[in-house]
Amino acid sequence: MTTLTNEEKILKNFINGEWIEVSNREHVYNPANGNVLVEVPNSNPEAIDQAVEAARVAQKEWALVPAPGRAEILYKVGAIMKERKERLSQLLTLENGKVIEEARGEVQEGIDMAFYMAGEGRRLFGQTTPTELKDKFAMSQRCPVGIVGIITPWNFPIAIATWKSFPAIVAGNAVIWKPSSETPIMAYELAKIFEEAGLPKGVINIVYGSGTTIGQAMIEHEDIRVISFTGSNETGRKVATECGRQLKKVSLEMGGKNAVIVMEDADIDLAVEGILWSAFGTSGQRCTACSRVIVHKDVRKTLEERLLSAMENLTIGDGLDPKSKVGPIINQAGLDKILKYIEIGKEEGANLAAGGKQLTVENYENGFYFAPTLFTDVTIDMRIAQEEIFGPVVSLIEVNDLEEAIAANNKVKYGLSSSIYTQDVNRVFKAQRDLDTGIVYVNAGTTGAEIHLPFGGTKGTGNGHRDSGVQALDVFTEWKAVYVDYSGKLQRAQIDTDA
Ligand code: UN1
Repeated sequence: MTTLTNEEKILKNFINGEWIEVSNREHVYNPANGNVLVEVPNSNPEAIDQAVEAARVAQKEWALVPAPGRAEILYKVGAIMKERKERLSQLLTLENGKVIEEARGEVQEGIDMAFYMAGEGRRLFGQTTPTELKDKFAMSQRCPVGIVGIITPWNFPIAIATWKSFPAIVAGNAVIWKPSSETPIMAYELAKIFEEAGLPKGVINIVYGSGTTIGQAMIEHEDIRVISFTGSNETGRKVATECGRQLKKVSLEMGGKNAVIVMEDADIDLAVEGILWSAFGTSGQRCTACSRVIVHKDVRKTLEERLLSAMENLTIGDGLDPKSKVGPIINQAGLDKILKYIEIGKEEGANLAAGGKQLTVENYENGFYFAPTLFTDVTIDMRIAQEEIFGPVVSLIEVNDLEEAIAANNKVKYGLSSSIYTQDVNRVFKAQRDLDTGIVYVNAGTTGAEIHLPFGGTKGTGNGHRDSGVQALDVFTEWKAVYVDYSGKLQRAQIDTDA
């Protein structure tokens, strides 16, 4: 079992390669049992000024390191993460609550991202193109933006951090990172790994603190030229507003209201497994969690019965216990929000078919547990079918045909992930065309994104950018078009084309 030394229990900011102790700190709790895990800095905004100063100096040098050389550091980061996978996974479960198997999966996602982005150090492709004129050469190339700010959430504290920081670093930027103060240990561990891998000081800087102080200082700082944010829709809008005022580039990922569609020809048992995994994995606290099941009327009853019986077999408990299939909710505020939606659902006339209550787990009385919950008789306009609950709560909506199912899927303000279970290839292609989400799954649940594909969504989920995949490089680079005229005379584009 991984434990933390006393020194590791007092987390510090990481600025210019130095570990800086901050006297104003807050407790971080293990959601499984309510025990204090570590203390995290509640930094002042001046820490951002210091981090920007360090980043400014570091970035100039870092950008001059050839990209394959920058990538070498990421290969080392990936190798150390791999070596330390079990420690990282256990610490992740301790601070976030997710069950250990899922924690290992998340750490693996980070390792994969390291090797994938390290590979980009030998690509970072631009284009070479013909030009209109003789004896002239044209190309486009990616350039670092400079200093970038990343703001990461508690639900995937290591994977999402790697989706953002690794492409930023391989592209030659310096990073200022504000991790969630609910899950600060993963950032600490990753900073130590960067240090060991030999990343020059100041290329990554971690400042812990609240969104209102540190997040705000980051978005207001005019030398931070990009903000990449994952979090709530409400906060994301504020971030975008301030960044828009400054013409600062901003990439947002702000959640979903993801649906699994089950058609009458589907393999129902497979669909039940997919729903369980994507609705109750990470206790439903995923941006990609399935929170709606849209089911054809002919199989509604069968699906409902099988889902309810499968839900009974989910063991809820401490994520470090291998028997647990569902871990705790992140904190009391998370629980309160879920409970509020249970009341809203009942008032709206939905039928609470299972769960709907907080649970007490023996020997873990101070943990934040919630029963996997199913609402049936839900209509698409109900708030429980429209708003992100971020907990293990699913709404079952009955429809008459595929068109109605797709329309129901699309009738929410979010557009992250969707899924369809059917055996009919015609329906598959129609659905993948018409489902208005950034990610579509066929005969799989709404979770399971892989790091080499773009992650993000349409409508209220984002603002057109993507995390991970090669597309993440678009967030952290500027395009430069370069024209080289080797004719030795003045050639005017758009005019001397006949010469
Ligand atoms: C998130 O939901 O915030 O596809 C990230 C998945 C994971 C990542 C989820 N690979 O569910």
